[in-house]
Amino acid sequence: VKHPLINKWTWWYTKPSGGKPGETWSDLLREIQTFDSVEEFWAIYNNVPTPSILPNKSDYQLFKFGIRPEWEDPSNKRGGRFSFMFREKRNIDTQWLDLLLATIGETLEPEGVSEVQGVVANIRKGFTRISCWTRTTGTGWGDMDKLLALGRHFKAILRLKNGESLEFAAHDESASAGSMRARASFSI
Ligand code: M7G
Repeated sequence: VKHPLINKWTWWYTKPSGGKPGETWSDLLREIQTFDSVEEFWAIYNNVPTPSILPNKSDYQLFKFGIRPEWEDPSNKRGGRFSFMFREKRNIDTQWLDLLLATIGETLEPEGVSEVQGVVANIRKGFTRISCWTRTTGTGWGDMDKLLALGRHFKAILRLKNGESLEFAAHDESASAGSMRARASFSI
């Protein structure tokens, strides 16, 4: 018996760049698997390394089926992301698993909010960044109250300490700066 999820998800992996000339971001981005049941989720989770043992410059992305974890995807174009940078060698495997379970269990998103595109872990030298990608930036056709409600849920799941704040940045800024290190639009 399989326990179905409300949504179908795809787990992606970005492998570290080998520095080959002409190598592009899309050469590095790989789909691991698409799943729509609790059992399939655990089968994948139990067979891939946890963030703490992934090599630097790799990423995990868990996105709603049909959305590529890229700024260029049509449904990400007018969106952004909440993120938090865990410094040094802080092991965040537990927070990452909690976030995955909240995402597929649909508790990351507050009632009445439909902002979540997916969640990301960036493994880097000196830090790990965890993000939640959103459909809007809370402005224009978005709703800032709903976006902030999602941000507060996300913050609670990551169990951030007092004084640790999430940053929100629109993808259009990230894309033009060539990095998610782009100046945040705001922090909460
Ligand atoms: P990052 O992982 O967002 O931040 O981007 P980092 O600077 O902390 O590592 C690293 C690099 O990956 C960027 O400079 C881009 O070359 C590439 N990259 C990352 N993302 C999420 C995208 C994307 O959505 N589209 C494209 N084209 N490149 C991306």
